[in-house]
Amino acid sequence: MEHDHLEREEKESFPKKEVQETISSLPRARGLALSEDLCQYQGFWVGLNALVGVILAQQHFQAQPTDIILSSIPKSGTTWLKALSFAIVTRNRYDDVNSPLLTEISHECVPVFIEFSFIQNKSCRSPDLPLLCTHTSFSCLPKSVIATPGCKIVYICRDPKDTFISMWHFVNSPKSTDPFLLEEAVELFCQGLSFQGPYWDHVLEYWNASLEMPEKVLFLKYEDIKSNPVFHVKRLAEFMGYPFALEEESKGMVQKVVELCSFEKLSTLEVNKTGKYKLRDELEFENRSFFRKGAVGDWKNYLTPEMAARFDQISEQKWKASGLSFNVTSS
Ligand code: PAP
Repeated sequence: MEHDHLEREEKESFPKKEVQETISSLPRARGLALSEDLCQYQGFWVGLNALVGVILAQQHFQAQPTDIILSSIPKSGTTWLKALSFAIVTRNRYDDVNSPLLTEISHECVPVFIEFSFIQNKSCRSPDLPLLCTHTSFSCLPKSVIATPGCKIVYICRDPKDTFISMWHFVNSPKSTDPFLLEEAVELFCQGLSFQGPYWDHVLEYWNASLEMPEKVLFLKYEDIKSNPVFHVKRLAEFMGYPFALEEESKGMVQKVVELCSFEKLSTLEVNKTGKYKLRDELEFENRSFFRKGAVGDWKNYLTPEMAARFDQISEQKWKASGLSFNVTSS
């Protein structure tokens, strides 16, 4: 399932001059990100590589009633959510022996990344897969996503301390020539200067949207899926419009999806140990960089109590009134 599966009817690219002008007028900073500057756009720090696509999608992306958009802040469980969603919607086509998830990273199985795919393709969709993905904040999504009945959003988030530690490792990948020290990285993340930051605002927007429009936005926590994967896979399937029939449940199909998509299974596949994933021409990743530990609470191995308390204080301050919390506190 390579990118040539995408519909590429209209190959000519969008006019980008005006967009480039908009971008050149935005505040710019070095943040906790790969070797690119971040630009502050409509309240969020977006990587320069993604921003053209974010703006073009706002202007031109037309959501379809069948679209299911998988959204996350990077390092919150994107790879896992893509695997689970793909396994659920394709379960009548593939099983745990012939699934493309066994030979391709889930980013290839769900190839439509709105802000990257959309730069080149006006109609970028996999013909037989309703799944698309994005890291864009809720308020920066194309308006048609909200306005189109039937189009749904699944958002996954993760405890900020674990998201941070995962992001810190990712940006300090072996190729990095200018690695971030932990203290510096904490400072940037807590100031909101990270991929799609402020992290807390990104999460809060989707949380509020899920409360206002529960039929449109499903809000999932990484930790909840870890602790009860069967329950959450059933919930995800039902929300997406692919509920498991009782007969499927009794045949153990939910459990099979859980096992196929587990960290233990995916991280030990050859493709995910040695393969590479090309997001765009100049942007390629080692697949193994998406599978580090897959654990809850790894932050305890890195953050000082003071650092952890700082994260918790921001969570308290930003989220208290909304009722959102993670039960993984520093105390
Ligand atoms: P992305 O947004 O760049 O695609 P994303 O998948 O959200 O990254 O985050 C990677 C994290 O998810 C890694 O966490 P860690 O650094 O704390 O280990 C990775 O290990 C974890 N991960 C990847 N696949 C799975 C999975 N199948 N189950 C649980 N965790 C997973």
